[in-house]
Amino acid sequence: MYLLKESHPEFISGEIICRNLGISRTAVWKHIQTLRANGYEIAALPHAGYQLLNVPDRLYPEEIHDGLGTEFIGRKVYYYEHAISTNETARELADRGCPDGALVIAEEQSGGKGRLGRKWFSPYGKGIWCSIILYPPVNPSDAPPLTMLGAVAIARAIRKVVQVEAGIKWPNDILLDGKKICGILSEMNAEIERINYLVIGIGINVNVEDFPEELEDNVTSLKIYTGQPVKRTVLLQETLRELEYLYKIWLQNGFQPILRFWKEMCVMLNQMVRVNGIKDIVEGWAEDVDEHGNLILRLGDGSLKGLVAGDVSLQGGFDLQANRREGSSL
Ligand code: BT5
Repeated sequence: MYLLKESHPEFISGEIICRNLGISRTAVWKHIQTLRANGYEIAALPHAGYQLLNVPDRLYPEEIHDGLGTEFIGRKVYYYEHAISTNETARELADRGCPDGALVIAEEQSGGKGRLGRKWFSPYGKGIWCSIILYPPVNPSDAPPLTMLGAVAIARAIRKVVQVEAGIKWPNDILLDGKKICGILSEMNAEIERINYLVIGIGINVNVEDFPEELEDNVTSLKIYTGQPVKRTVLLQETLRELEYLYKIWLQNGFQPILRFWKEMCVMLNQMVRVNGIKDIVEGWAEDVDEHGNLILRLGDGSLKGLVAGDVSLQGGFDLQANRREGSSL
């Protein structure tokens, strides 16, 4: 693949491929057939050799690695056409000790999940449905901001690659024009003083065109928003680079620099909000988010209330679900 890409758009002779890879012509031909079966369009001419015509819109590990440039995030990729939930697969792989920064990605999920057992719509080939496994050397109590770090990484990547003003709603939904394009589900396996592993599950609606009726009003995709398809590999690579960049900052300098980025992109501070908590509903002025990631509300009587979790709706209009921590979800 690498040789075909390097010579693109020219032909590369079978002989050069044989020499470079140290394999026979028959082996080259077999390899070309496998690539074709995987969706790569490759022309073959008797005297000219092979020419790459088209790369399929698939999140194959080779495509993710091509030009990725990270040190550890996404270096190991577990690719699936189909998964029940990449978070579940990631947990199984982490239980068996997969490498730090490993990426689990699927073209579709049949049991994609949000928080509290909610369902996440993940149609084939239309989005980025993935999970990243990390082994952060911190106490479990210091891990919750990692979900917010994930939101910052994705929002920055979307802004860079698609050039649209992706915003963040507390704690980690990514919105475009008030509609949800991305959700994050972080799950932790920990002991009292030690994190065994952390899974950051990311769902981005990249080229989704149709949503189930019950979601339609509140969600969108990059393709719907811009009118153009977006290359998933390019957006994924940028997201992985941003994740690694921010993760290193967090490990070295703590959460403050990440929180600054987060606030710059937040679209729900300084306005009236309603937060549906597990037990009650609180309304107030969204004044700030503190260094632990708690939302600070100014209540009607002037007092301040810190919230660790809840479903936020903006009083001005739209109603979307936000984070809630329960069990091992962050
Ligand atoms: C989330 O939960 O937003 C976290 C979603 C994480 C999904 C990723 S995909 C890869 C990885 N593997 C998994 O199994 N999960 C992760 P929450 O805030 O609870 O929002 C869930 C709600 O969002 C649902 O109840 C729906 O209302 C809505 N929803 C479902 N599918 C959606 C979609 N594709 N786009 C936008 N909203 C959606």
